[in-house]
Amino acid sequence: MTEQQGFADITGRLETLAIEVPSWAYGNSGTRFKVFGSAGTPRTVHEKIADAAAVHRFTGLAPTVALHIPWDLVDDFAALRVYAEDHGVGLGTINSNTFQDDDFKLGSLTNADPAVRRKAVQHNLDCIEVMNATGSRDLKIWLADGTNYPGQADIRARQDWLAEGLAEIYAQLSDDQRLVLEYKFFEPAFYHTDVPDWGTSFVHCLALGDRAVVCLDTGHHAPGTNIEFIVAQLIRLGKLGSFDFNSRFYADDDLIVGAADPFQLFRIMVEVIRGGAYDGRPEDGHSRAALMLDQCHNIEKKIPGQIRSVLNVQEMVARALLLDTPDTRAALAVAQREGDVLAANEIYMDAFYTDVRRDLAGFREERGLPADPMAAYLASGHQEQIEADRVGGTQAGWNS
Ligand code: LRH
Ligand code: MN
Ligand code: MN
Repeated sequence: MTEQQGFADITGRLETLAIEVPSWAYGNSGTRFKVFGSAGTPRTVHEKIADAAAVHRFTGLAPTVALHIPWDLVDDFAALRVYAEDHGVGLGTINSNTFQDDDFKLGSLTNADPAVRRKAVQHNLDCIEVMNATGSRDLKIWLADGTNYPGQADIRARQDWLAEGLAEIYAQLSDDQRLVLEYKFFEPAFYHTDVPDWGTSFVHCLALGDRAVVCLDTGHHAPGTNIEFIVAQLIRLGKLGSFDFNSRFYADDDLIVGAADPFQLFRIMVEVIRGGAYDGRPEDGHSRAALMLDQCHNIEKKIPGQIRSVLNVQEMVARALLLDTPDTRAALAVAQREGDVLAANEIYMDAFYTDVRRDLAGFREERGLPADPMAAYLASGHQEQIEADRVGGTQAGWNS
């Protein structure tokens, strides 16, 4: 075992951890085979926000909730903001949805029909109006655009239309707002996708300007992709805007973050911290990367599913911060410089294998939080209460 600095050295930085939860994690979701309804599922946007607030109350880790438009459409977003704040959370990223309207079957911002492209641009402009009312900083755009068959569309013209549409949307953002462009290598399109990878997203963001940045969804890569390398590269380029965290065994599984591969989550956080995107280093042109969850709880209870998720992120952030304490960082630098492959790897793995769970329990207690948020939630009666209260009505979420 190499010498590690201790947990006490990282608590200040750990305190700044904030994870944004997605409103849609609380709604019913499923696969294309079945959406299972579950007791206690929110029937309204307000109930989704109340659930997000519960996650924050028990963990202290989730101060904001992201909305998806039109899933979370309400008449008065300013009032929704007040409602959220009254519950102890803020409204965060506004996710623009141009994938569930029949008009967008053959594409939205990349559709060959100018009238459909206009409609897609307009939806994003409407989302900016929502942001102005909610006080949100980020407009997140993920497009389901793509084709299934070679020759189906002019894939080059679609890039031009995409650039034009994005420019029109970007021009409407205020100086403190950002456009965050998410990529995904396939699904729902199976031959080509218009924003399939970080390079394409980067190229568009670069053309747009400083306030256009890339969103990296951990489930949106081919199996075996070295995601932490992409993280390091985007941070170098000043273009890593945010994460959609989830985990996967096969494709875009949207499982609980850190469930499938905690080591990958650790490796990603090591690069985020190493690059300055955890603390934010404005002097080097790096702002903090927004850490968001993008998950669906198809078979497990949703609030505990979210509690488990934010705790998993906290645990891997703590272990990654251990690697970034001055002595350990120095020891790693020496081993790397000397080409001592095994020593360098041992230092790295020591941080990953450090069990921080007891320290984290104490850290929470010192801050007036339950030592074991999951157990505290299950013992609180909250789940039974919402299951009794929320009967009938339309279930909100993917299928609303
Ligand atoms: C696409 C995606 C994108 C959507 C969300 C519901 O797979 O990751 O972020 O907004 O799922
Ligand atoms: Mn996503
Ligand atoms: Mn996804």
